[in-house]
Amino acid sequence: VGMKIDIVSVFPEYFDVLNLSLFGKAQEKGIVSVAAHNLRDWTHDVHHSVDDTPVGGGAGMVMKPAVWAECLDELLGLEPVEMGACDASEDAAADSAGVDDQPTDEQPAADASEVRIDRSEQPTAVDGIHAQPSDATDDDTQAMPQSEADAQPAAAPGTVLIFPNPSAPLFTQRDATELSHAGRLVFGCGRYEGYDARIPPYYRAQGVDVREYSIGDYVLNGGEVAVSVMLEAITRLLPGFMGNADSIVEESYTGENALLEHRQYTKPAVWRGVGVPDVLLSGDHGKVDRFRRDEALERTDRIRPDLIAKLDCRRLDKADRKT
Ligand code: 6GU
Repeated sequence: VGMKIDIVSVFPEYFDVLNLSLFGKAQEKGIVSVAAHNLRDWTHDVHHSVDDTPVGGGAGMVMKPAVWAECLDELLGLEPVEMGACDASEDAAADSAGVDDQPTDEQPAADASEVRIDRSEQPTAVDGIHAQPSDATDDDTQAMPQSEADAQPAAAPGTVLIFPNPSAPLFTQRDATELSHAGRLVFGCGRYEGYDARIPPYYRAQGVDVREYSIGDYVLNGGEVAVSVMLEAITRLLPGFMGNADSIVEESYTGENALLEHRQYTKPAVWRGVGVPDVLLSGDHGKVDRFRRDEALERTDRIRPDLIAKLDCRRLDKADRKT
């Protein structure tokens, strides 16, 4: 079975487009299955209110933790847990994406095998994919939650809970690759000024792999667009999603030494008097590769010097150094 995706939003209709195009086909093929849920379905008041004023004052509204928790408990198959003497400011401080969370005495003894994603294509260490270190396996000797009654099975294996958040670490191709190995993704779209900060650390304490990501340095009104972006970046990497698997390998931002791509041309060789670079017509594959590599290096240096700064110099060849 394919990857299962749940999206929670106050505008679930926004995701109707996922039934179209490549994504619709992937659903038909069983590569992915998506369900968009309305957060207001988990409210009990007549106004179906999901937000409230910020504690400490200030403008805007914050999404209430109780509504999110009823929804997420149901989707993740978790029972509500009363946290003992929990200071939100401490655990919440480490609640960003991919943070290397160490288990604390307060955390339930989640089986390390429960939240594991196969990262065989990711030899480089990436923080945080395993919710628990492997020494947290012996249930009998583990520190228990506040009471026996709090113990509960963690969310299903390979489940990752993702919150778009403009104040979180940037979502990158590396994150997309890593998350493409998850069995299930649950996205929680915040609106207004965001969601109550206790939600991510609470679910992390329940043994769930929780991530928060921003998609760039600009402001959006809510998480829906950000979720669409992340979802597309992740699902296009699933086997069988794209028609042509090699079109993935040569792209920008993939691999250890990410460069912007060289430019592409198709026929005719001269269009409205504008020709393509002669070398591309030469039939000399060595020269074509060299030309494209030089162009990729030159364009990256000019447009994205931050990517050049991250390059591993040992991976450049002599000819590269000239550019
Ligand atoms: Cl993830 N959410 C919102 N609201 N704005 C953003 C963002 C996310 N990433 C960049 N801007």
